[in-house]
Amino acid sequence: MKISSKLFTLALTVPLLLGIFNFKAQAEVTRQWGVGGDIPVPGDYDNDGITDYAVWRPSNGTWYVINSSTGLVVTRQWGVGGDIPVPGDYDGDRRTDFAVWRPSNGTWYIINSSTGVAVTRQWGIAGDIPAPGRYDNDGKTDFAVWRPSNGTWYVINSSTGLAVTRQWGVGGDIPVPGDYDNDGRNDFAVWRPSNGTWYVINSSTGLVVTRQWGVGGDIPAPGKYDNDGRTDFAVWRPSNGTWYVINSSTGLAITRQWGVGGDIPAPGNYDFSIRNDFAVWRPSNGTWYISGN
Ligand SMILES: [Ca+2]
Ligand SMILES: [Ca+2]
Ligand SMILES: [Ca+2]
Ligand SMILES: [Ca+2]
Repeated sequence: MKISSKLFTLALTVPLLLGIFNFKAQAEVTRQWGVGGDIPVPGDYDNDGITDYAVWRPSNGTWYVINSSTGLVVTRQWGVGGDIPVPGDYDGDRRTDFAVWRPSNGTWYIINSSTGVAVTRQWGIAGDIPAPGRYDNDGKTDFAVWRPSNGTWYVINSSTGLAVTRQWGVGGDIPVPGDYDNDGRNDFAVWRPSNGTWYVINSSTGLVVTRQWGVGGDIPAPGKYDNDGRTDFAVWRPSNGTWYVINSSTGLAITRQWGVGGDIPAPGNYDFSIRNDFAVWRPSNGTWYISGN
């Protein structure tokens, strides 16, 4: 009786383990979408909570999106070569809007997904780095730039239309806005390649948080890799294709090898979990590589 019981357990366990391995294998997805020279612009263009594969092509100013809810392709000409794509939800309908920022005239060009109407707004000057996000928690993306020459953030709060400026960071820094304290508002944040340090002003308290994480040459890839709603410090290292993340819920470091030098990190929620997946887009073959998290 004892032996047959063990065999029975084994008979159950083996398929279960195989099932788990199979599930893990399925959690890694590749998809060819885009060509060399494209810029990856992942977002939720159809509001199903899942990130869509999307690229913007500078040579013809066209957006190419696969809606995750239907699998259907959407293309839209919007923008010209030299523009910087700045996808976001500027009208608050939870769908990502086609949007570009033009350095030559510092102007934002947006198609509101709710109405199809184009909106233009001058904000910023050549040399600025666009840093759109939700700085005032009304569900709409705000126009925002960070100016390397004086380390200053310039934001228009969508709820009031008022401009907010804040000096934070120095030339050479990379802006990494995110919601590091989970109050629904973007925090002013920069990552400094020279010392691998994150400098964040928590919007809920106004307090400064600094954290050394990453080294020069890394590409910052902040995101929500665990379930606590707070943006995590994260970098992707081109030299070894490895992700280094500090989960904000535990303070523990997570590393995951995923991607190769030359890839562009494109974290997002490509499956049904609410955690960011590890994802890169490879210019050499126009392929997305997703590792579920
Ligand atoms: Ca989607
Ligand atoms: Ca929208
Ligand atoms: Ca915040
Ligand atoms: Ca987190």
